[in-house]
Amino acid sequence: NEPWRELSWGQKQNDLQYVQQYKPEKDDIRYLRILLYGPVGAGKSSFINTVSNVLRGRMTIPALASATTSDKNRGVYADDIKLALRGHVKEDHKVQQLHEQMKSSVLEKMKSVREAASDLGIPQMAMMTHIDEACSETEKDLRTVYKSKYLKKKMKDFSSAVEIPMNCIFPVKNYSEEIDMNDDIDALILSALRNMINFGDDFIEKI
Ligand SMILES: Nc1nc2c(ncn2[C@@H]2O[C@H](COP(=O)(O)OP(=O)(O)O)[C@@H](O)[C@H]2O)c(=O)[nH]1
Ligand SMILES: [Mg+2]
Repeated sequence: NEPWRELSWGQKQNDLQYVQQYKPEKDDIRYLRILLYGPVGAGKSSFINTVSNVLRGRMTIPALASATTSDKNRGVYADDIKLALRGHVKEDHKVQQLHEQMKSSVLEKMKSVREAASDLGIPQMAMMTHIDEACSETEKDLRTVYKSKYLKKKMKDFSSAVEIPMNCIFPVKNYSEEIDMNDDIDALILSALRNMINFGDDFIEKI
């Protein structure tokens, strides 16, 4: 019955302020860059839209998310992602699409990208989306997220497959069907964002 990770539900104001007001201390660095990486349909575009909603405190135009996952997107080369990690990709660059036979498993690819990031000293986090669809208790009440044995198992499995520690994995629910803002959705997103900022800030302190 006790949650295995603490989260102060219903008190998002602190985190919201922290995330909204964050500015890198170093004068020559204006912002943190975040590379969002994952398979088609995972919820990357929705996550970006969700973050935008949370920061503005209202629903914003869902310009990026696609309602279908049936576009025959084959994914991209892990090597292109690694170039992006080094900053070697121009604005608007169109990445090369994978040849069909080059497909490796999603988890293998994520692991290899994660290792490349580690070699560069770049911190990594995982956003675990679609938690509402994965667990019916959590769908009814998001506050049960850290009580769900199933979600914890999913996180553990992912943690060992990609070799990313549990405390770098954040379950989130993206805005998808909702037309109104929801404090519990916001609380989970803000908890992830707060850590994302801290990890990123630690990184720029080192460079
Ligand atoms: N129920 C639910 N649906 C989600 C969640 N995140 C994304 N979706 C839906 O999943 C589909 C694919 O999401 P999208 O953001 O386009 O994935 P992308 O390909 O990674 O950019 C869309 O229909 C979203 O509305 C989530 O956390 N919960
Ligand atoms: Mg997308």
